[in-house]
Amino acid sequence: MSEALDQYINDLQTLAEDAKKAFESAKQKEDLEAHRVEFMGAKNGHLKRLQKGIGKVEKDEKRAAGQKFNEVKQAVEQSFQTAQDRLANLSASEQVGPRFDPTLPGTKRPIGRNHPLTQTVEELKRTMARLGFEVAHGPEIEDEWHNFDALNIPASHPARHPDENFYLANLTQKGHPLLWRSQTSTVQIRVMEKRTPPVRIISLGRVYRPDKPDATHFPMFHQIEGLMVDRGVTMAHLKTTLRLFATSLLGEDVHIRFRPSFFPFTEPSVEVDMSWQGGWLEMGGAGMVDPNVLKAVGYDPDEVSGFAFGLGVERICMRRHNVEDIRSFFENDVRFLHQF
Ligand code: FA5
Repeated sequence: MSEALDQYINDLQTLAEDAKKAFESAKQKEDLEAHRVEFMGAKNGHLKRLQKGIGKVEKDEKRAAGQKFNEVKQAVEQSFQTAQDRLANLSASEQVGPRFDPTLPGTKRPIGRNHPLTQTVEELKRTMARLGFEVAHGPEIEDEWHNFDALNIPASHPARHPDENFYLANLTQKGHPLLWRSQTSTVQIRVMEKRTPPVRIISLGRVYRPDKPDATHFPMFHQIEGLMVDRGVTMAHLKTTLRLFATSLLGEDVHIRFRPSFFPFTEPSVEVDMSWQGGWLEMGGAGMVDPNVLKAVGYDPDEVSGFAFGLGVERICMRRHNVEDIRSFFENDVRFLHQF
């Protein structure tokens, strides 16, 4: 026997013993798997390395070397199998591995939270629920009847111009154009069409206008609409409701002020400003529901009256959290969102 073959057989025997020891020492499946890769791995395992070693043995001794290699390979596989059976038969209490230790501190997982606007919307709903206003919903894609006509906005009104709205180019309903609603006042109409007075609702949702984005404007924003219709509703009810709304949201040191204004669907109409810890900010519009609107939904303006308001949710949220730029809400920068 040549020296090369002698050496080769020695190496094979050492490998078989090392593998057996390693497999026997494995206390859990993960250890055994690591040893399997070390010894039997198809690419870089020790067996593979020695198999390539046959090439170095003299030609007439290759057969003997191959035979020995196969014996050792089988032995290694056998000791692996034995170890695997041993681990599979261990009872749960004998298994070694990560166990539950109730004395260790738990793994902290970061908890997500609602977007600041969603938080504000939820709070607005709670606040108005305390005043007896129920939440109503309306679609974001609207027809011109609900977005304009029923709200006393005539066809010639500049607010209906295509440049002021997102009309849907290829979508119509029974031949009539559709658009992304430009205000939540649409929901006033949808609710009054279905119900008889008394009505006391709020509606919150997205509205769309082709406004150029700046610190206080965005082409998509949220409004909260309020509507109350009953016998004998007056401006005093409107002002009291908005005052209660503002103070329960921002605290007792908030002030509201009405400025005369015009909306086709309210008469008289006002702009609502709120002041809190400093200057005034325009929050939205309000007023007494115009008799023409009451007639459009089949109510009798001699019998009932009502007030309505529509406020920008982003503006309220900005005021509360001292956010200076409305665009921060929509950039989805987690460094900003984490603060709420
Ligand atoms: C209206 O939309 C009326 N529908 C409000 C109303 C309802 C009046 C009921 C009377 C009765 P106005 O266009 O002013 O009104 O919008 C209301 C508020 O939405 C604004 O005061 C402002 O807070 C907010 N707003 C308007 N445009 C934007 C914009 N591009 N980005 C963010 N907020 C806006």
